[in-house]
Amino acid sequence: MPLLRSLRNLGKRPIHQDWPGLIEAYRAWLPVSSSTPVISLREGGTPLIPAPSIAAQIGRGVRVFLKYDGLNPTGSFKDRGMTMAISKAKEAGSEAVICASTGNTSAAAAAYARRGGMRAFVLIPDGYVAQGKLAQALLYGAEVIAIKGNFDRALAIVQDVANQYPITLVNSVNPYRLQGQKTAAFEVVDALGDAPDWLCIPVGNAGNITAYWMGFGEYRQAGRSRKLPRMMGFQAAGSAPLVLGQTVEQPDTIATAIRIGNPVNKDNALRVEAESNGGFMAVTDSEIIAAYKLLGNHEGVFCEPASAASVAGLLKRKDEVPSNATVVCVLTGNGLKDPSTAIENNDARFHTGLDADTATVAKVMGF
Ligand code: AN7
Repeated sequence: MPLLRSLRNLGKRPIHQDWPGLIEAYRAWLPVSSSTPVISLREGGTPLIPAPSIAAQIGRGVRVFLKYDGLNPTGSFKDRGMTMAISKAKEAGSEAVICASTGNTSAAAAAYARRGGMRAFVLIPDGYVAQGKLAQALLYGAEVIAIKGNFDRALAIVQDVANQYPITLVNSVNPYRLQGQKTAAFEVVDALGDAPDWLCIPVGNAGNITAYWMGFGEYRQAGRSRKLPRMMGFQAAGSAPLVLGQTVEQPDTIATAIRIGNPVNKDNALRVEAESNGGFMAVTDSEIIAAYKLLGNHEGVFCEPASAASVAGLLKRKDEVPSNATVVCVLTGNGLKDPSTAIENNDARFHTGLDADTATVAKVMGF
């Protein structure tokens, strides 16, 4: 058929279906009303990307998908929680918000708070926030307070401040955060037609694993899925309090996003593990980096190191995955958040300082 005629035959139906943001998309499932001022950057609606190379490493008919939440407006899943937390803060008349952050929460809090006309104060561990995240917090107009202490200390301080002064706390102890984040589970079920058999997810403060479980549970209750997934949580070996069963005083990992020693949602995480017949496991930094490179090299997906923990964990447990199972790995943040880790950890051939002529270029190309 000639191109023009086939284009005409498409009629008036738009090809691109615009996504209204997760509060509008899932309004009936969220604690908002017609008087809630919705502060949105059209977050959510992220793709579920097939991962054939990872699936091939497992074999036995297992299907693997990546829930690429690094494609949210500020580059991480935190936008899901922040559109809710900030909209509800605005509804309550709040003029300022505060959070502690390993980076992504600060970027999301800053973007949504400023868009809502509020001040945003963010406490970060000095020197342990990836460059892209710090750039975002500054550019979005947060008031950034870098402390000589880790995330756990920063969280204790912001909780004190929020108790004593008129300011809204937007860490995941804020219940609206998890309400927004549960929509990622809705999207996974909407895309697959059912829940996956396994959900693999990086765990820091354990807010996201709690939110996903809530979402899967609500959809199942409503008859939108037939099963519930096993929730497989992965922590970095140097900061794995949920695996060790105790607080880690000096958490350490290349995956700075999950450099958290005392998860505030610890009790929820243990409940999710028990209710879903799931399991927590630690992955080493070298396993995280191997998965990070595999995702880039073979799937064409650039995530940040913390996110690659979900794939590292799946590969570590691959012999336990049932044949023909469907597995979703959550990629919580975009690789562009942390360019220096990518530049320092890759298998690329990077030829530098060459003379600017065709012969030299052809020679390094191997011709
Ligand atoms: C990319 O930004 O805690 O288990 O302050 O940025 O819900 O804490 C970030 C956490 C996983 C862990 N992946 O999620 C913060 C912060 C990425 C993250 C996690 C985070 P939770």
